Amino acid sequence: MSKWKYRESDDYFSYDKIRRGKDKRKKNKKAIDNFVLDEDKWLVKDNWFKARVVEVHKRYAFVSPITEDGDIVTKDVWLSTVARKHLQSKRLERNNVVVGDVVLCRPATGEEPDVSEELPYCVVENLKPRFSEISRVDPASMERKHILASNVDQLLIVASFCSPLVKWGLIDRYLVLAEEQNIEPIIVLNKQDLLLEESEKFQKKAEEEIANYRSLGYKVFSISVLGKSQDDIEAIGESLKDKCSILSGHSGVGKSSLVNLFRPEITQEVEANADIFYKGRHTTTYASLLKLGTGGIVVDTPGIRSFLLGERSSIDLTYSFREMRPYLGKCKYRECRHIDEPDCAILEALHDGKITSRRYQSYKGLLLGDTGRQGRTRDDELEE
Ligand SMILES: Nc1nc2c(ncn2[C@@H]2O[C@H](COP(=O)(O)OP(=O)(O)O)[C@@H](O)[C@H]2O)c(=O)[nH]1
Ligand SMILES: [Mg+2]
Ligand SMILES: [Zn+2]
Repeated sequence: MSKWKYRESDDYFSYDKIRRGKDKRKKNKKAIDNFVLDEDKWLVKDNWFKARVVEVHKRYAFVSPITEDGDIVTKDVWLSTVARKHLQSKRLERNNVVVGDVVLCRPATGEEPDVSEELPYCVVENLKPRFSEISRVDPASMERKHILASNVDQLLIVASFCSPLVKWGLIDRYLVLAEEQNIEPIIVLNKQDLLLEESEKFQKKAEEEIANYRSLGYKVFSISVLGKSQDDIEAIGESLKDKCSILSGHSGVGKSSLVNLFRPEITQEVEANADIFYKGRHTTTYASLLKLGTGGIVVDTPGIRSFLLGERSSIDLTYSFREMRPYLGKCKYRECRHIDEPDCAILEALHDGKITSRRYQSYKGLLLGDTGRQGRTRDDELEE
């Protein structure tokens, strides 16, 4: 039997039209355009409901209903797939829905394939436009972007002083993202207990970096999740309240351990042995959205070894490096890249010590597109 069954009552699917293929394409295009729709334009029918995407897998996503007062119970999970008519999307993204998305769902009618017997099943009909996106270049396809999460107000950049070693350049890349998306970034440096075993030189360098970020106005917390009872951990809990925050950083730095301190509805799996990181294995596989007992919502993400930002113009990048902002437009050439041009205000500031050479290297790497490419190994696919 052909895919498109002739139905007398349904003129749209009449055999002739389908053979010509014209109207089919038209219909699909319209459907795609209507997928992302403001909430006030949603056509909500009887038992349809608003939900938030809490976890995304290859062929399906988990969603949790949003109550009238805007609350969400992340323990109440539905299995969902995006309505078939929307799946032809040619948008340059990896997934149709991502963690954090607000969607309109209808309970499945039974026509859809039966995927799970344990969970209720629904179909995603509409997606609310996202107000923020945390994305990187998709390691599997450089033209695509991989959106890790959406609709977050805060970015917790988590790193550990050692095992794995802190990568200041990675922190800078996350900061650029936060600046561009207008999301509040918070830098959390974990495993302070291990820092004490490091050389004095190493400790001094870490102190300098932290002082520099603070002087730029960024919030930086230095903690040890294992040590607990610290003011900084309490302060982090405070800043998570009433917000949706995404935790990002390498695997093994202690993201899930940190989340577990704030009584999440579902306890996060913590890697038993930190050394697993070096063997290229990982346990947290998917980003998941969780409500915290202490207040707020977080998206815990799996370890991502490569975090590539796409190409950016020197003007955009200069703006994203806070210490460079005051010099915008002060170079001799308007199109100055601040690399080797004469009379460059940024190079002058660098020379005068107003911009650290470490941060400048991050800028240069991002502009010339070489930062983050090192270390792009097969593990990227393992850790996607
Ligand atoms: N020494 C030390 N180890 C920690 C600390 N916090 C977490 N760990 C360990 O680091 C490993 C990775 O933690 P996990 O929370 O799974 O990291 P994630 O991959 O970022 O979610 C686990 O073995 C934790 O016990 C800390 O403050 N100090
Ligand atoms: Mg984890
Ligand atoms: Zn310049």
